[in-house]
Amino acid sequence: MLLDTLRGVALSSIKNRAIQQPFSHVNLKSYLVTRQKLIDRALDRYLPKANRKPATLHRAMRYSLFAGGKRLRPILCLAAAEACRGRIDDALPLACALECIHTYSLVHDDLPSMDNDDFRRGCPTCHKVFGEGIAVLAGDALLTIAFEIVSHAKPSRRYDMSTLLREIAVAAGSQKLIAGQVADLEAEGKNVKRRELQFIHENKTAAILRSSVRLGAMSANADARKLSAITRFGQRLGLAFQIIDDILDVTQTSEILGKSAGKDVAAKKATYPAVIGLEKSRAEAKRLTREAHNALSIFSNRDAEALHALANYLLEREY
Ligand code: GRG
Repeated sequence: MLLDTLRGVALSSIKNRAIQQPFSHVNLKSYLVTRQKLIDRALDRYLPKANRKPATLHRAMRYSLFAGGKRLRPILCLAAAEACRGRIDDALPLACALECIHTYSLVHDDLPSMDNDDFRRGCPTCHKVFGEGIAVLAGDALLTIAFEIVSHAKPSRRYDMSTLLREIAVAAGSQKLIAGQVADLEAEGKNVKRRELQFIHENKTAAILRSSVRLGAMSANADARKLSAITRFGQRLGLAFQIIDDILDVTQTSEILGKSAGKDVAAKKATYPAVIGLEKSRAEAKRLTREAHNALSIFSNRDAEALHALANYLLEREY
């Protein structure tokens, strides 16, 4: 698949230069691939088979889910669980639920009534292949199945099932992910101030990334101090991630991105490069990534080495 090739291209450019962690170039690449496979196998088990009635719907859900996403949210969830000395298996259902929510948001975001995109994860978008009606329903079903998957998680001593459900529901809900999407739609073509831009990015993107690491920490029964450090890490990393995404939209090709490049400018979207310029955007992403690293200071380098390496990778990524 195209994105697998692209993943190779992007990973080959990883420069682990920013931080004190011992993850080598090769190690990070194999870590990501191993984790992607683990997550894909679990997702495959959780999703209804493609021939299960209504087969069109299940094919559409699987089409978008397995189209080649980077699996960053579930990988971050598992890495946060490791940092808090938890078990990967305990975090895995939460990691899979996060990927389902993320994929639903992409399917709906690509619809003609939203961003109207033809291309996602290196493939034609869900509505291009299955039609708009089925794409809406596939997104709905991916969102819904996320909660079914959470129900397979084993609550820890400090975090019961209702806490886990609330965490993911709030992050995906009308005051976070959807609030960000609404503000993003309403900002199109307007002269947006930096404060409003930060609101959009913190909600549209950072909220789910922040919850990804929080849920990993919760699965590991993290104490309040660790959860708070992980939360700060996730918030800084999430905002840096979207700033990089904004930068890539204006600096990369569609082929590398696996989605249409240059759409933000064409749609007059509120982005960091548009509001503060490209160089200041790069500096801001670096500053936030530094803060993300600093937030992990209470963890040993060994426990948090994957989180440190992932923060560097996200800053340096090319798609
Ligand atoms: C429809 C409620 C609703 C929300 C949509 C996800 C989203 C909000 C909009 C998509 C466009 C966009 C810029 C989203 C910000 C988050 C983002 C950068 C998504 C892409 O994430 P990656 O790079 O994608 O992790 P893959 O495909 O690798 O999973």
